[in-house]
Amino acid sequence: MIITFVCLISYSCLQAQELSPNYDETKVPEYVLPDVLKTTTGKLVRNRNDWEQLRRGEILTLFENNIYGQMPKVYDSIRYSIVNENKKSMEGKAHLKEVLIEVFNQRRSVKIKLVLFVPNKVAKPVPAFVLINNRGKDNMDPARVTKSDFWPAEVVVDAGYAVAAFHVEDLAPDNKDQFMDGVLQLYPEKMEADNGMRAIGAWAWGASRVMDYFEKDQLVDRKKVVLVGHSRGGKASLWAAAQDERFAICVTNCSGNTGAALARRQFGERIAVINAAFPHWFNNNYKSFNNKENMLPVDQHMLISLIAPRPVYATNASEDLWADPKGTFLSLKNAEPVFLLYGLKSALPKVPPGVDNPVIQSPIAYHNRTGEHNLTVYDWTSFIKFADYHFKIVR
Ligand code: GTR
Repeated sequence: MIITFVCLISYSCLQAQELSPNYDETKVPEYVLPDVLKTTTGKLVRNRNDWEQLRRGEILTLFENNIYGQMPKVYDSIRYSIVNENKKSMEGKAHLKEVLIEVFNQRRSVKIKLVLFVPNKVAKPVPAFVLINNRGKDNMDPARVTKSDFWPAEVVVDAGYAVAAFHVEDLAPDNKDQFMDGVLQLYPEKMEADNGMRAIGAWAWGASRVMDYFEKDQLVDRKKVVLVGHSRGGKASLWAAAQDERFAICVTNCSGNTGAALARRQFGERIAVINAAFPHWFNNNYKSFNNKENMLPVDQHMLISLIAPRPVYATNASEDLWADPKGTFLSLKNAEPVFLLYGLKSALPKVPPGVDNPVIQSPIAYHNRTGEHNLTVYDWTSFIKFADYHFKIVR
């Protein structure tokens, strides 16, 4: 009895020790990142052609198999209906469309409810921002009774952009017991596979269906769509943009572990911890990297690289050490060689810029905002500047 008790205590101590996050830079282990420009068979990638022909697909498959799971690319059919429309919403300045996107496969369907505001006094088609909403649905209130800084639609519309949002729950409820009650019903074989997609993959899949819709909406410039995600939604925005080259720009805010931050630093949230707390986010194979970050054939700088040459903006908050702001910056830095293959020189400094010092005029951009884990108007205003710069919008 006593022995069992002692064992229990020491076991939980051990577990707690393993799980307690490191926030001390001096305790970050030495690590070597996988070389983004060397193929698994050891060939060096020297130019854009090598990258596209030899390396990019290989990295995509490594992420699919080991982390996010394979994302299905085909479905039987898709249907778009405007369920509510108001050409004079936001006191006349925007055209509201509530779009129901229904996707059918294997006699099952999912319904994605898209809220879209298009500014009225702007030449069409307009560039657009779309948010993967992982917080409350009230953050994307089409009636604008509730206005939230998490999705400050008026700010984006005032800047001349369309702004859209959809909720992750439409694709995969964010819960280990119910996440399969969505897209995965359309692709049941994915649930059987150790490398099949799970919740984050389903959310990213949803972003691509929204893109399918934008290709049909004459008001939206489908060549200028900026995908935005916060935290778990930011993990999904990166994965969606890596997969789907129709997204012109990717923004990932406070996405941390298995988002924009390097895993090998083991700073803040770790793979074992994320897999224990959210077993439904990533595929089964990912669990074998619990406490074995160095065994991963990829690290997150390679996810950023997959988005090149399209611009990527990763952002953090100073108090959100759990999401490793420095590890995010280093991930961007280590993606630079791939952007350089396209002649795109990043403007990021050698070391992380100070807090509230955004580096925006760059194909790979970064900021660390004062404050806590959140998505705020400060962040959105910076995303708008980033899009303005890349879309060459002069104000
Ligand atoms: C945390 C999780 C993070 C991040 C965050 C969020 O609990 O550990 O990886 O995704 O949730 O989505 O706000």
